[in-house]
Amino acid sequence: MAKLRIIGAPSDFGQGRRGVDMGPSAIRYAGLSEKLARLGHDVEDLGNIVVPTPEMHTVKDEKLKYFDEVKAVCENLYREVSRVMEEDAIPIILGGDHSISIGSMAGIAASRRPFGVIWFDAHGDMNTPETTPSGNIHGMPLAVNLGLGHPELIHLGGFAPKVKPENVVLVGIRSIDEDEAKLIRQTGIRAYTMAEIDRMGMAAVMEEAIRIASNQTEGIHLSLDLDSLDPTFAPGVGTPVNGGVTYREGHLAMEILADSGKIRSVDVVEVNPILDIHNQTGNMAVELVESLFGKTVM
Ligand code: 4U7
Ligand code: MN
Ligand code: MN
Ligand code: MN
Repeated sequence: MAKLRIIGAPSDFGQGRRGVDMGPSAIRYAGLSEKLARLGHDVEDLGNIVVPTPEMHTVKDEKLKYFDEVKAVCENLYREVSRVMEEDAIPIILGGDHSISIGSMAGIAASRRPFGVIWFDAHGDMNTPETTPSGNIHGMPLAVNLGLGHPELIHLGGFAPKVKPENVVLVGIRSIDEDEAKLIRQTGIRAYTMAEIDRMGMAAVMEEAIRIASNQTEGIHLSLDLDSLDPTFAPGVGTPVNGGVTYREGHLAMEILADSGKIRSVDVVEVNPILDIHNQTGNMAVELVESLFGKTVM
């Protein structure tokens, strides 16, 4: 039995599109806490952090859209998540767009205990203000957590970097920008493309990913962007890309992570109910988290 604490971060400042701010509601509506409790866990929903309304704000820097707002949201989330970590509980952070991972990972890293990261995503999220084609901060959080990007984001929580490149793994990538690819190569993080998943199989990819992320660390953070899945199974995302992780591959990955016993924290991000079909993506998110916390056939 694990102590699971749910925190909503209903922010869409990192993305150009309204709707991801409703992600936490959609995921809760799909029955997240009830279903985790049914698996025997001690579950508590801590509610949402306070997030300002985008209509009251304007873009100031085209290369770092809504910088002040993203920073304020992430500072809030950092404090919440570090409190949960101090209680030796597992935070499950519901986005919101992926920029919130800057706050969640600062909170996880606050204890200064080394951890690894498995970043499940169609994208690399390794852009910086210099390389970004969009200016959207949700395309930058992994870079920030590795110490690349705007200094005020990098140093959130008062220290940097949050994680070492040798413990970072990307899984499911199939849409990477040109200069972003250079950064991925320079940092030396392990990036499993969809082509590699096809050839090696998801099981082998996950065994390797877990080995890398847990090498000389005390646990693994899973950052789960729902656009890692094929849009057939997760249509409600702002930046869908064809050729993604299938329904069973997604579950298999979560089941292997569950068996590893190494998961210490989770982000579930980019669910956009406005673009969804009858909450398919919210339901998929909940199903995957159930597998991650031990749901099996019998
Ligand atoms: B997500 C993009 F240009 N790379 O930087 C960018 F293609 O958190 C997309 O993974 C980023 O959903 C997607 O804007 C960020 C774009
Ligand atoms: Mn992402
Ligand atoms: Mn993505
Ligand atoms: Mn997206």
